[in-house]
This record gives sequence, C-alpha cells and structure tokens, in this order.
Amino acid sequence: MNIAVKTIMRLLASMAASGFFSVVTAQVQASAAVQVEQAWVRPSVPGQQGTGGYMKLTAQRSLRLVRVSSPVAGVAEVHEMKMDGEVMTMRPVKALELPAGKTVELKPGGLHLMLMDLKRPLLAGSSVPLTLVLQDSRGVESRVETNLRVSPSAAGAGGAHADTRKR
Ligand SMILES: [Cu+2]
Repeated sequence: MNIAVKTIMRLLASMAASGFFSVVTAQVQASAAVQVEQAWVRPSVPGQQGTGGYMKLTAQRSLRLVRVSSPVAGVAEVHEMKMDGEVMTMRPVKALELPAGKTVELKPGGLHLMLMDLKRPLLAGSSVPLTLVLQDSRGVESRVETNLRVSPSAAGAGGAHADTRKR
C-alpha cells in the first residue's frame, strides 16, 4: 500500500470517528420516513365514482398522515369505519397517527384509502401513483411517493402471504 492510499484511509477513518457521515445517514433516513408495503387499490369500471385502497404503513419516527393525493382521483381521503347504531358507516380521518416502529394497516373493513371523483377507470394489473403527506411533531411536512397496485384483492399487491398477523 502506498503512502497516498494510507493517508486517504486514515482521513476516512478520522471522518467516520468524528461523525462526518452521520449527516448523510440522517438524510437517507428522512427520505424513507415511512415504509409502504402491500399497497393496492380495487379496480373500477367506467362510470364508477370511487374505490378503496389499502396498505401497510410503518413510520421510523412518530408521524401523522395528514393528506393523500393521486392524479387519478379528484378527491383522496383516509376513511375509518364506525358503527352508527346498527349501521356501519365510514368517515374521513383528519390525521392518521403513525407511531414510531408500529405498522398501521389500512385494510378491507377497517381504515382505508378512498379515491373518489375518479378521472378514469382503474384497470386490474396497472398501478396508480399515490402521494402521502406526513407531518412530524414540529409540524414539518414531508412527502412519500408510492404506487398502488390495481388488484381485486391483496394477493395482487405482492408479499400478501405475510399478511396473516392478527392485531
Ligand atoms: Cu371510505
């Protein structure tokens, strides 16, 4: 090993020791603030106004999902199911809490994504872009871009076999 290589390696080692690289690491973590898994949306037929989407969200640090949007929908919201007397109804959630490290599941019969005012039919096998807008405890917003697989069931979303956990 020549002197120049030794010098560079020593320099790199001292930079690592001084925490120089931690800045880079923090930026990488911020860009993957929320892990999105098994994201899918039910297909729609021509003339259909709305459809439901589902996914698993895991935030690295506590965040709130405050908005969702998709170019295929005039309106996109997160809905929750509630019993209104004997009747199951759904209503928009203002902000969905994503506690650090805890997987929040949007699934049929529970929390779900609602795409309304659809601009075109969603064809099975295609995919739909989705933007998640997140807010941290200081009110700082960040965005996560993802895709929803258009499928009649979770099986088309990939990795569905892991979807057996009870909660
Ligand atoms: Cu709904």
